[in-house]
Amino acid sequence: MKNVDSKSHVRGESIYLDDIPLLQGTLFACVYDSPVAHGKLKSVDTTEAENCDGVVRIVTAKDLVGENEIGGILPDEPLFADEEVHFQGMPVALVLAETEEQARHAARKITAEIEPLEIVTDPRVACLKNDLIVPPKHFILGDAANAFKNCEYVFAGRADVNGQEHLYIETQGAYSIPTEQGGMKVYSSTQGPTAVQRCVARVTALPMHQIEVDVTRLGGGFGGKEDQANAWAAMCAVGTQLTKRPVKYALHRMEDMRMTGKRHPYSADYKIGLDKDLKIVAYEVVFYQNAGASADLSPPVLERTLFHCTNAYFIPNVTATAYSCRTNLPPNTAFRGFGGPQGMFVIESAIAHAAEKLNVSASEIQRKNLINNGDEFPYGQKAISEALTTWTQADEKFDFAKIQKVANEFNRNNKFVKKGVAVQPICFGISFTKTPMNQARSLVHVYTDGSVAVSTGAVEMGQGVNTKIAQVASTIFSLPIERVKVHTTNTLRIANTSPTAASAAADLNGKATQIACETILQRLKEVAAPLVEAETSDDVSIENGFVFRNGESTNLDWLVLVNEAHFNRVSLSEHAHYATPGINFDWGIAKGHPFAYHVYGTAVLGVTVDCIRGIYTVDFVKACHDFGSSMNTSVDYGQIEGGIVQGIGWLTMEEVFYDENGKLRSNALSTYKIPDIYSVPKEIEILPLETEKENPAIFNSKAVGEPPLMYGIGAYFAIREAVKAFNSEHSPAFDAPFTPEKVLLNLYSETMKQMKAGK
Ligand code: MTE
Ligand code: LUZ
Ligand code: MOS
Repeated sequence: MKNVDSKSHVRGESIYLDDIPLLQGTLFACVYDSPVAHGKLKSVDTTEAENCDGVVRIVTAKDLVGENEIGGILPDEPLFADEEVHFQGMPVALVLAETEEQARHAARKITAEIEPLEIVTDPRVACLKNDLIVPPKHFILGDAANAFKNCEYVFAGRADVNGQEHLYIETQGAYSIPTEQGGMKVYSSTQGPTAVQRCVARVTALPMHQIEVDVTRLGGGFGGKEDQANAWAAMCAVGTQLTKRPVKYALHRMEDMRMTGKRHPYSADYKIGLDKDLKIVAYEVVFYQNAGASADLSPPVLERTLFHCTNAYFIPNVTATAYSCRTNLPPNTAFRGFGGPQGMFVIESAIAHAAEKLNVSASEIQRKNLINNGDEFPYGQKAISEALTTWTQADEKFDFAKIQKVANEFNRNNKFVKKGVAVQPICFGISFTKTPMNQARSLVHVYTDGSVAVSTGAVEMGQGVNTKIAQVASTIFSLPIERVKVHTTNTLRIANTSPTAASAAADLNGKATQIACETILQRLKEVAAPLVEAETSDDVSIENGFVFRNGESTNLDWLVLVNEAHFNRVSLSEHAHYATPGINFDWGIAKGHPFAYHVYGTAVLGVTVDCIRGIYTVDFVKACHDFGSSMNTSVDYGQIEGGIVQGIGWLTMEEVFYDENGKLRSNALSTYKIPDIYSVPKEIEILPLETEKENPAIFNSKAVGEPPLMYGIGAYFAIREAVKAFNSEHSPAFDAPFTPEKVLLNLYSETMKQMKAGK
């Protein structure tokens, strides 16, 4: 089944924010943002800008009718800087002008007097100053401190993993239009229409029912628009409120890169203890999360780092601590995996460290410690595990030993080109870790021509959720998918939505759609029963547009039945609600059952490093992946391929770089390298895990959005193996991404030392 959007995407007919036809009188906005990372805002001079051609109004903090606050979790984030600036790129003022060029031109004429304050960019420094976003969080299982005493081997070290720019193809943006009685309609490129609605209500002091938010689709979000779409929508709305005119703002790429937060960088200290059979007995880890200047989503991201700090392994004694550290950088935010991948990178580093010291392969330690059914995660949930199954099936199909042997042979025969191999198991919990967020609604209408319209809280951002929701309705009604249309995500049709995030959109909104369709279907069966002389509605079914009685076809078709129902005043609409059953979490004891289920998988990755130039290729990624039972293999394979490439990009080439003044140096695509067609793996092979087990996912089709990104972690460790094959005495630091520059420095670490020593 093709993605329902594929034709309009290919023809360029799909509608994104920037494709919405403009209303006459539309103003264009542009932000003046802080040129320094930390300081007291003494004054803002807008005089010259006000006199520029086409400028209608300049908005600063003092003009807001409502609150100057957009923090969703903690109230620590002003929309416009008021007394202080906390990061370079922090919005200070907003220009509204007749054209986009005029707005941008005028914004450059604004100046601000800022008295500099100390700039902190390192989370460890922030932690020492006790500048934390929230108090530290802990997960404790067993008694790690004691368990270390009985370990045969104990290794401790440090791991650092950098951030990642979302680089959605469509930049952030919004378009607000005044409606009657002081209300407004806001189009937003957001994963969270309700979050936008709430934020707009707050800054305009309007009730939420006066604000309609509408989202057709996004040109990518990847978490970057879970929370950080709010500010631009709020600015447009404020502009509309003050001028009574439509206001549009679609960010320039460099504005977007400079002003928005990214994946959280982490620094971590780990200690790992093993017994003589290489069983991991104890693990202690401290995470320093670089949160940026305000909370944004950092607290739940920090929590998910803890949730995934043991990845797919069972470790009986774990003490994990996490600090969310405030720095003078743009507030970091959700990014595919939501802190989980960072936690997983650290345990993989600890395992690689142990393997290196014990002179065994990391895969031997990984394999021996995979989590089994009934084993407890550090947060109390018991695993229903596919870790070993995916490992075994991947190994049987791809033959890890043979892959390693081929690489070893190659390395013996080649001096300046080396191969590296890594195995990468993953385990990712599906559900928002905040239990109340795991709910969704769906509104289904059957029209009298037999066609079906569905609205849910899910936002289409390229991941194919609309296709899956259309499939749900088409399956339940047994209609061709063309008879179903999934409409825009709109806060008037669907209220109080959770963002499309946590990979759970198809599960939550799909299940709500299932319930709505089943309810309508049952009504239709009741209408049909007497018409086809069936005793009860249980004897009736609808298949391929016809009514069946006890499995035998009748002459009654879908169209006639629908009209018959309407004629008899039976409702053809339903608004259904779904809440994931059986989940809970108590931070009081840091235990519970937060996830509906876990997604597992095992990948084997191979790389080739050019040891003269430090560049590398990822030769293959072969994975056995736990789909449950996929409801759309082409969409799901697309998610896996995209996720793997995005994960490899994060750990190998994408380098978010702020200088000591908190200035983003990697502020454009010329200085920030993302994977292109030449850097994707030469081969990606997916082996679906064969299981028939029931699971709580929609149609047993497990969530697929985020987990595959984490296969990419293996690319880091495969490159590390190749580097060690060349420079065998050297132990590269665990410091991702492994950019070609860093690879080169590690290949020639001895030469570098000698050069530094002046030899
Ligand atoms: N795929 C595409 N093409 N574009 C995106 O922005 N976001 C990812 C993932 N896959 C994304 C994507 C992220 S971060 C999440 S949480 C999920 O999609 C969200 O969608 P789902 O819940 O429908 O899987
Ligand atoms: N967003 C969120 C998420 O608010 N809570 C989560 O648990 C989560 N997990 C993954 C991605 N986004
Ligand atoms: Mo995805 S990080 O949950 O938007």
